[in-house]
Amino acid sequence: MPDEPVPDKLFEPRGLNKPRGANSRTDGWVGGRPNTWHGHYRENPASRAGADAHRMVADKSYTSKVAETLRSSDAAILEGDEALFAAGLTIEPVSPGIGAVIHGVDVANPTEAQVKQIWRLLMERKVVFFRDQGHITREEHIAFARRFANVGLAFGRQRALAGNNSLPDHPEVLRLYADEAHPFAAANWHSDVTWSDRPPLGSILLSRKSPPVGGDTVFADSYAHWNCLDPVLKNFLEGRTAIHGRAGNDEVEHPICRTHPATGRKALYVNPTFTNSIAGMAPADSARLLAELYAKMYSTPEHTCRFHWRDGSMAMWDNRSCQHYAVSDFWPHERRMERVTLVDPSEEDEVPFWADDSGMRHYSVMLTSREAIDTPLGYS
Ligand SMILES: O=C(O)CCC(=O)C(=O)O
Ligand SMILES: [Fe+2]
Repeated sequence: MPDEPVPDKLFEPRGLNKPRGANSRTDGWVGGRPNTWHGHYRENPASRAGADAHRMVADKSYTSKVAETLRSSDAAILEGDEALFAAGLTIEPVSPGIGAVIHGVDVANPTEAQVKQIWRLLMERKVVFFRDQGHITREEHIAFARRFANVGLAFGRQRALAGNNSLPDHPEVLRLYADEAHPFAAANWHSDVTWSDRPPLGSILLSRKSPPVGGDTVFADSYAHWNCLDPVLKNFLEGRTAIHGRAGNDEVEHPICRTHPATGRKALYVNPTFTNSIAGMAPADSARLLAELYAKMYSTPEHTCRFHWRDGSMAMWDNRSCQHYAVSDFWPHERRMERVTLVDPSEEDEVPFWADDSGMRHYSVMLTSREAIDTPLGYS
């Protein structure tokens, strides 16, 4: 079908939230006054059909291009590609934007090609999952993690800290056990250990025992969180920092817009568990802005995936590109998880940073710390 001639104005750059009259917007904006950061900017692709409504209606060739792009990215996550097949892997997406179950690997004995493809999928999908790995020993769990990165203790590089629930004979394995007598779930949005200036790169969590119902883990896409902010707000936040802390003991200043060291993509790096304030703002303004960010971040199910655990299921996540929340709806059932923590082997990439337009990195700064965090890996 030949393309219809399209009036020039449809090719104006979109996305700057230009008002088209006081209350009418057609660019994906939901709520709020124009040219402020109040409201919710629904950038593609998460909102898909809702995105760019004006052009969707007015420009059929644009619509078919959007549809084609989305279909081809769906096909890639629904069907995989040659490199995955060659490694003997297939994938099962969990949602269009984030997460994928990887089939065809025994994590006790993965091939080099599989390790390479798993890492590639982790970078693309932010979190990946495996089923039926309950046969692995703790040594094999640790060895699998070592194929990708250094292995830390529960909090990454630090030595075992108070409250660290590692196994006595395997300090690298963090126990997250809950049952009727010991209710527990990390039921709050976070990425791990952001009270440190060396937050761990990611984790590999194995279910040794899952509840018959409940106890899912939800993951949210931090790139999408950043991308969906209003450009006015992005402009305000980029280059700014937030103070994260833990029980008054450790305080660190992290970029709010964090650049991923491997993908170069920008992620929104604040969370309601460890972020205390935005640097340089009056406390009330900082609290209001953080509340607004959290409202935007956690009110968009399109940016999440939800994983239902079975015995032997495994999740591997990237703390630089997603957050997680363990749903605490399974008590009094037993849920027994074991986690091995990944630490970036590159000291340069380990500390979070924001890269400005010239590529210069602006790193996080530790303000106060109770513990020595330069503990070398390879402790006894
Ligand atoms: O129990 C879970 O599903 C996740 C727990 C958690 O937050 C973690 O292991 O970092
Ligand atoms: Fe966590």
